[in-house]
Amino acid sequence: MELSGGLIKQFQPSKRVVVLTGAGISAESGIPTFRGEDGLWRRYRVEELATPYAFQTNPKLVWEWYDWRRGIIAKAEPNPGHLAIAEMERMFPHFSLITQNVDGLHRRAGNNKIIEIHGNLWQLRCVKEGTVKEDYRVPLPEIPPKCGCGALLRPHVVWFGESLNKEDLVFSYRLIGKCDLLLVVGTSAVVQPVASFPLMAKRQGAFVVEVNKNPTPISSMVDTFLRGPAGEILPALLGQIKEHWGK
Ligand code: BV8
Repeated sequence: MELSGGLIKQFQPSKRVVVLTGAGISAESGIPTFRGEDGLWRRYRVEELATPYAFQTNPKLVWEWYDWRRGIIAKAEPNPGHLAIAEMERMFPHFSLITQNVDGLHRRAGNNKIIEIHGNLWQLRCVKEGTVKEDYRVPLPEIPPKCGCGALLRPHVVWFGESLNKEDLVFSYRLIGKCDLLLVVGTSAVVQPVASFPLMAKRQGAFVVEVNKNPTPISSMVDTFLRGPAGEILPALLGQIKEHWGK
């Protein structure tokens, strides 16, 4: 896949690069996305399960969903798209990754400068004490899992109707506000407040590139829309950047 020279030239080593990912980056690892054809679980939509109300009224159902996802993710491997983003972190001195994904695959791929802005489903939080611990057991021995204090444990993720972690949000706004280049990968760009990040970056003068299999609500406003699977496009992009640097 030959990308335009103009695009490749945007990726200079000195640029402050931010990558923003959604479920599409993990699709080629075999992890279902939320709003695509594979988006439903037992006919429920993510908006019906990923809420405090759903957890309060039926913690068992919500945990069955998370336990099912944890089982799939545990068997999944980072794909070439994840690996390309991990290599970008090593190449660009000013690099940050903001992910909406809770699967932990970017860290497994080798990224460290990550903001998991919707949390991480391998972390469990006591609803009473607020303590957070990592638990990688699949399947979980008890559904819903309980804390030693007897209270329920919940996934340490941000549900609909819940505010995002303040530090993560402030840090993300700062990165978006001063980046030169924003690469948006595999998100339907509908979930707020993250869905507004690309427009915010564009407004302050960043060059915005979107990688997605399909057009999204932001595709018409980005500088370059690369249509196709992230697992193919990102390695091609990275290869041509490295070639350009080598010249
Ligand atoms: C909040 C939980 C303050 C963890 C998730 C303003 C306007 C309108 C609504 C709101 C607003 N402000 C707040 C809201 C409400 C709500 C919201 O945005 N609702 C939406 C549905 C309209 N937002 C919130 O509640 C947020 N909180 O703002 O706090 C507040 C508080 C109270 C009241 C008001 C405000 C919290 C949002 C976080 C919700 N939690 N997940 C979990 O279990 O996962 S969101 C969930 O959606 C996931 O985190 C996911 O990451 C995220 C976004 O989805 P995507 O990642 O984009 O995935 P999707 O399937 O949609 O798309 C995949 C894309 O990949 C597609 O485009 C597809 O084409 C592409 N693709 C597929 N394969 C590939 C590919 N691309 C490339 N290659 C491939 N191979």
